[in-house]
Amino acid sequence: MPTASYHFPKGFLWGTATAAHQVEGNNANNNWHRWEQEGHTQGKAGLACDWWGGRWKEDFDRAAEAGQNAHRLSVEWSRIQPTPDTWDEEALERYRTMLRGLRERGLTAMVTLHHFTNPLWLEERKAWENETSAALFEKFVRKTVEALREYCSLWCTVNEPNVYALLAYVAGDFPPGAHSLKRAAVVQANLLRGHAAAYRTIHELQPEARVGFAVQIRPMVPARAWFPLDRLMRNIQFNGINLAFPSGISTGVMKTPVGSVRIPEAKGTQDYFGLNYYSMDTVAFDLTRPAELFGRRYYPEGSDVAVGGMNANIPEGIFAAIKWATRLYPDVPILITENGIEDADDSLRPRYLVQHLHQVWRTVNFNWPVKGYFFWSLVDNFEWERAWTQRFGLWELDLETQKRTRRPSADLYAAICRENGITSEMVQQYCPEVFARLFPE
Ligand code: IFM
Repeated sequence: MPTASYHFPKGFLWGTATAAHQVEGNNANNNWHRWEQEGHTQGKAGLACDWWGGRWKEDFDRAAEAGQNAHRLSVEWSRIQPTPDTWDEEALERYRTMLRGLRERGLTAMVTLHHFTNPLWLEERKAWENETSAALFEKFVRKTVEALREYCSLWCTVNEPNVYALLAYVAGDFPPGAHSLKRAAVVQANLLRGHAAAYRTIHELQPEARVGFAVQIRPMVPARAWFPLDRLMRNIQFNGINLAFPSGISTGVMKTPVGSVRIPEAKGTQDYFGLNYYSMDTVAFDLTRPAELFGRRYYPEGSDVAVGGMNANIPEGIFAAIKWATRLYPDVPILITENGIEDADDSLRPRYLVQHLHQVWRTVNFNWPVKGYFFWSLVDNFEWERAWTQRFGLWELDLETQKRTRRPSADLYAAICRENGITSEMVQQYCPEVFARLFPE
């Protein structure tokens, strides 16, 4: 018997999340492959985790053996529809085999239909800047869902449309490397049109399906709560980064930094809210930052920041993000579709995991409808423009040999999944430095 514990409700989904281009390898017909060959990234995806070569089997074995009961993966549009007029039935068959593999191991499948990559032929047509992409996406979704519905009923149409639009069309780190708030807004609007069309099509094909999308929510606090300009900057940045999809879904009017777009068909098109959370920011008014609309976002001094500097361990942010979602959508179930941290030596990850799950547990205890949690990620994978420099896996990947090595966090997460909760013994063993915070006397 554990001395003290935080338990989750029966039936809670415990999984990890991955995405096609980041794990499959030899994925050469999309915009990311071209972006990598053009030298915009710190390395290339290459063979990645070799899932397309069959190594998904051993990774699914690991997930199952580690007590997980679900897995979120994505399918690669450019494999399934290599040209506008052709379908690759063999690729669809391979995805069917993978999903069957999840089922055989007792893992519920969640499939994402768009996770950052576009087929080259779509990119040639200006991808999501072109309104016709929504209908093309719907066609792809129809074909894919028809093929895979036997093994999946939990669908995520689009992953992090806000991150995609921001990094591809404002920061310029993702293809096509643009810098335009206006183009980013057009892209999110067309993604939302695509999502709404996909939502209806999936329900037509599979009435019992649960369909949603995943947004990365970035909570923010003003640096000085008493200072109106910090509060104003916080609101501008928070709304600009987080609000487009969620506002479009709740009202049919998408709010973007450059104006509102009416997309009435999007209203209410979600069966769950997919929430990705990594970190939160402090925001200060700063006259020297015109490019960031005079709002400087940072981690306060003394924050528990990962060595790579991308993310910090700020667990109260996941609580804030879930609370925000429940206020916006009082009756919609929530899935934490991603949460994790880059940490090659696994010195921070155990406390990040436990502290975030403790916050999730708190939300469940307010009876907020959080139904599952997918840790990012199962195994180290290709981290976009940062390539292999950032390691998010429970298992470490040696790219040269394809050898996987368990990090302590893999054992910790396995213990949590099996227990359906966090115990004081786990915290004592894996991250004693936060014991007193989690189990105060
Ligand atoms: O690796 C990414 C993923 O593709 C989308 N969400 C954030 C992850 C970590 O940066």
